[in-house]
Amino acid sequence: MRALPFTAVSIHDRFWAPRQKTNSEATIPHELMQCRTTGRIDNFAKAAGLMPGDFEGIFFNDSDVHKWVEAAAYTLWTHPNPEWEAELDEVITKIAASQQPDGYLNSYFTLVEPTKRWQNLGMMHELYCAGHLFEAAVAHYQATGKQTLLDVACRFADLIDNTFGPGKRDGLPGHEGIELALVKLARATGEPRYMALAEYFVTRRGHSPSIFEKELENPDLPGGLGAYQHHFTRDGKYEGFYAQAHLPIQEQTECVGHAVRGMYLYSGAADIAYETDDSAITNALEALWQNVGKRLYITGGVGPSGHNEGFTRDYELPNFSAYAETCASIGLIFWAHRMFLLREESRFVDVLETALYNGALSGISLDGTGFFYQNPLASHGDRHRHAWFGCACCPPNIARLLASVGQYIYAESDDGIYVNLYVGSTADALVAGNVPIRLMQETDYPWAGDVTLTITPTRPVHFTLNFRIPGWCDQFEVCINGEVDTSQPNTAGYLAITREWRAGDRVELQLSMPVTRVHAHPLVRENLGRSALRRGPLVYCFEEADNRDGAFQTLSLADNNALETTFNSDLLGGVTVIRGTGSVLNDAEWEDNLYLTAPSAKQIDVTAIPYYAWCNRGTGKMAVWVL
Ligand code: FUB
Ligand code: ZN
Repeated sequence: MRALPFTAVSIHDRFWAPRQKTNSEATIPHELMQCRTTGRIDNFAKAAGLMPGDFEGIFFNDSDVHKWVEAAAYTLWTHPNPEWEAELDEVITKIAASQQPDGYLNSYFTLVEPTKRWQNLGMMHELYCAGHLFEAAVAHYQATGKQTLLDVACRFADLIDNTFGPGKRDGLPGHEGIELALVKLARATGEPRYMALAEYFVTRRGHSPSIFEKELENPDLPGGLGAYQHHFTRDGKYEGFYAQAHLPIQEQTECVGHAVRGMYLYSGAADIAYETDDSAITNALEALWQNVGKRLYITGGVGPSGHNEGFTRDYELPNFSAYAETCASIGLIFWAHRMFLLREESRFVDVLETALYNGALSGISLDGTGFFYQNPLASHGDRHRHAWFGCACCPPNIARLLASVGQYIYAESDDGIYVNLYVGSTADALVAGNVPIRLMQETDYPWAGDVTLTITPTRPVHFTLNFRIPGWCDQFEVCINGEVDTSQPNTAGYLAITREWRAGDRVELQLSMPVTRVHAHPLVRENLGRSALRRGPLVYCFEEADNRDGAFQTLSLADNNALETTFNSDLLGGVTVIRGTGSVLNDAEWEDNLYLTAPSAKQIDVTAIPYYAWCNRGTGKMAVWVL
């Protein structure tokens, strides 16, 4: 199973295409400006000796620029623009100039602690930044055909490969990410050493004695010991949970520690399982997947706690304080995608889709220049979107996700094509070995569940078209060239239609998309007695802006409520809203009272909007789960 790459897919719907346009016209320029004004680009120029000055910002700020380069590269493919190509080339020139003669590239260490490379792998992110550089380089090469950054990446990867591994130095990234990046680099270059190094980083983790434990003994650690001890010790003793280094990957069954780290590790591990057929890793990933199912917000957010930016325990999913970092949902998308490629089952894409349309997409404002780092599921009205952050991992992460979203829509295997996401798009693939085929998907998803796929092979060809029947969908109908087809989904969750396909064949799929009320597991304490609204892939929320009449947090929907949906093209860039009646307690009655024996409620009209669109009309209260 292979994903159809972003270069094979072009999106032309009214949901993602406008977002990709905003990404190219607003987000990418905005983020470059932020990288410039915060000294992130200058850090490379300084490390290259092109300008004087000290390093500015946080030690892993290089990674923000690398992620921006990756996003800009995808965007050059979807929205070619010579001016932007020149801007991108200029940034790449500075990154490349900062590379040291031996291949090393990290502006913080080059400028601040040049004699202390690789000494604080646990906390100082050298390998993490390298990973983001590799991902950027591969994207740039694929989008433009230019090798400028790829050559830089390979020189650095060679240095890392010569430094770490069996018979060399013991080493691991404290923040994972380089594993999946090395896999991309290996596939792009055909260099098996990079794949072997990725496998080493995945499989060396969690073995004792730990490199992290040894590093903690260094009194002269670059970056200092404080944060390291905070995250890697308990009661003065080393423990590896924070960075998923507590057990070898094959023995891990529980999602622990820092959520983004976890998501990136599991993604890299899934890549390695795919490449090596290692069933022990695959089984562990299945166990971890089962476990994340108990630690997953309805929005596809993961990592409820700000304390470790990560996981706590099963069913602990607070709403107001949900951390649910944008990067963690993006990481979950990466992991889910790789699990699908490994297992060929739609249940992984269900989670991918949920995270994409909800927990990740909420991370960016509709105008493309305001960001959430945390994605709570309820708000007292004290949340704001930010133009940027000191620790700015999320903004360029969402930019690269949006720019490359085409890669999640289709996949191909030896016997056919998989349609995983319903997105108006055109895709080119080869089937049955070498027959070129064009797929044209038309749909108004996620607002409607009608999908038409027109298939145009260059000659009649026998293969299977697999349509994902989403987990949220209880009823569907399918017609092939106007004739009803009664096929049912297979155990992998796909409607598999095998036949000789001819140019102009059309499959019409109607996924019924009613509003449903979802209840949480009773052990999710905060949601007891509450429900959330979902329609298709979208989770809905109630915002104060639409529901002002009463004590907002007491909003309730009657069970037998008839909920109506209307598409409002003037609201929030065009959204389907859900309207119904409900009730709230009277605000006025509570003003001077802490307790009342018979509070009165009043009937009100209630309106819900898609969760991703919240906090685009100023600040206000918000709730996903209501009574
Ligand atoms: O440490 C690098 C990134 O910054 C992490 O992935 C985020 O959680 C934030 O801490
Ligand atoms: Zn982030």
